[in-house]
Amino acid sequence: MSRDEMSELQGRRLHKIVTYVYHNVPFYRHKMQAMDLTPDDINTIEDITKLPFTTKKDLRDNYPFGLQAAPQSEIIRIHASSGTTGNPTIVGYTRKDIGVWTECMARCLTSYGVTRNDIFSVSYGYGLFTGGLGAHNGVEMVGAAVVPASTGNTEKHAKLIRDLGITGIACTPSYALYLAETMEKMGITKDQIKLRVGAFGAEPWTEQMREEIQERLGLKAYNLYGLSEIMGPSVSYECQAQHGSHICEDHFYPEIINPVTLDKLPNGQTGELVFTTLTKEGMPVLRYRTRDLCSLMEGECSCGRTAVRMSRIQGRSDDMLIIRGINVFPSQVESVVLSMPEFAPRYMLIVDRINNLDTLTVQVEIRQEYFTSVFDTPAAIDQLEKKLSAKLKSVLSIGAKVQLKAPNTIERSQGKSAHVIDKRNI
Ligand code: DLL
Repeated sequence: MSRDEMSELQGRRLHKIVTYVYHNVPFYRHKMQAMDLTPDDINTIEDITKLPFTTKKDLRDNYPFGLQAAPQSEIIRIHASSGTTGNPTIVGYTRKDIGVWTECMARCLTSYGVTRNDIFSVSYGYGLFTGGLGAHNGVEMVGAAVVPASTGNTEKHAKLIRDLGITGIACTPSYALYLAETMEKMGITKDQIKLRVGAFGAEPWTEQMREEIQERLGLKAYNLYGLSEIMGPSVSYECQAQHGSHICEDHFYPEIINPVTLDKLPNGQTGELVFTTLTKEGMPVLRYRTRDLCSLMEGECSCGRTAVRMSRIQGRSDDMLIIRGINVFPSQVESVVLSMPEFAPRYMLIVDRINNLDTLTVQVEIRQEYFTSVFDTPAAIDQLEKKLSAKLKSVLSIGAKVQLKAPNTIERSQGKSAHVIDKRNI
């Protein structure tokens, strides 16, 4: 599609979606009324800047179904995002939404060169996380044979990759490296396997990681980006040129804004990525602030696709960490620490990557009064560590190693990154 045709399509779809949410989601209607806006003010895609932003807090404040636009009887799937304190973000999909998602995912896979002749392992987690089922539907649509391996059980998975002649895999880039390492340990060599294409995402990764994965697994590694609030995996994808990821912009309209002034930035400049869903029925969102920092690239790609490209994610405008593919906010750790009277509100998250697997260590100070009277034996300390560890696991959905510290031993400093030491090189 030419740029003019795409803009015209986006403008038409924007007017339609704004009309739809105005009539079906009181949250948006009230916001627009407060800004003296009606759907008739939104006619071209340029009019989008008149619309209000949506944040993760808005989704949480309207938990669980407050932003849902379709009646419950039309919803056929519900996912929930990881990684917020308290309520997760609930996303409901209609049958049409699942169809659009599946088609976008099939676009990604086709762009990577996946065909019906492939045997494709989906090793994102199946469940509330959108990675597993999202990728799965796309593989089926392309017509390749899907192996729903999910995560875990890596040795069995490695054996299946060899024995079934699996040719494609979708997983987090760090899991790909862990898999490579497991295979090496099991004595499975590159010439015994047929992997040729990988769809990697759900966490930030670098060109160096790409080279390492390609070298160790003998495949071509492509970027896959997405987020549950917008759809799941398939919001954007790399092509054979591997120079930026094409956005499915007929469904997800991207903008880059300055996260402080909220002004729209011109293409090429790095800022916060914002998406508006142009066709979604279940839970459409207007100008959703992803907090992901990147830039947009204009111009035709050597692959021939005209869809706008986004750069790799260069960071976040909030303090969210992605550990083993799970979104983790330091505030979640804080809420657990503060819920236990034994601890002072002094904690530190230490994130590392050991043998290609992310690790999280949580250091926390015991309060003086407990330290001297109650937890003064190794057995008592051990028990308290276990208690905190179990609570953290239930809130974060990932295991964390706990290290209890004596009062006043964790360094104090100002600023939000003071709670995190990220030793991973990503
Ligand atoms: O991670 C959806 C997904 C699944 C994408 C499988 C790709 C593959 P959430 O759990 O909602 O959804 O997390 C979304 O993860 O805002 C980014 O910060 C980060 N992220 C996702 N893909 C990439 C990527 C899924 N390719 C959040 N590169 C997003 C860098 C990524 N960060």
